[in-house]
Amino acid sequence: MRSRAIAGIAAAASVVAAALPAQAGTPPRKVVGIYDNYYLPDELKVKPDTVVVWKWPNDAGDVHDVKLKDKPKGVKRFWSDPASVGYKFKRKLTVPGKYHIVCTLHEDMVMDITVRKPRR
Ligand SMILES: [Cu+2]
Repeated sequence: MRSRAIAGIAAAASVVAAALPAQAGTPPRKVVGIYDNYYLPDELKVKPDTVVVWKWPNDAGDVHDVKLKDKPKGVKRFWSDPASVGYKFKRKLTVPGKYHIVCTLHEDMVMDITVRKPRR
């Protein structure tokens, strides 16, 4: 009896969750293209918790990588593998502030991402 009541509560809770806007389950997502030798776009402003996906081209190109060089305090650095084709690298950016991304193989290949402060 008791366990049935708990199951009922769980079912009701999942209905409520389903009715909420996408926010809960699907974080916003931005795609950055990787080209020879630039990121496109090379400047992004995103909401906190946006997943940024760097997408390499499907046809052969030069080798590039994605390295987080400057970052807000407390954020862990990240550095993708070097790749030339058909590769993806993604990171969820949570902490507001400025993220400076570089390709370690091409010193002019840089981009900036600003994560906005959360709205209240
Ligand atoms: Cu590069």
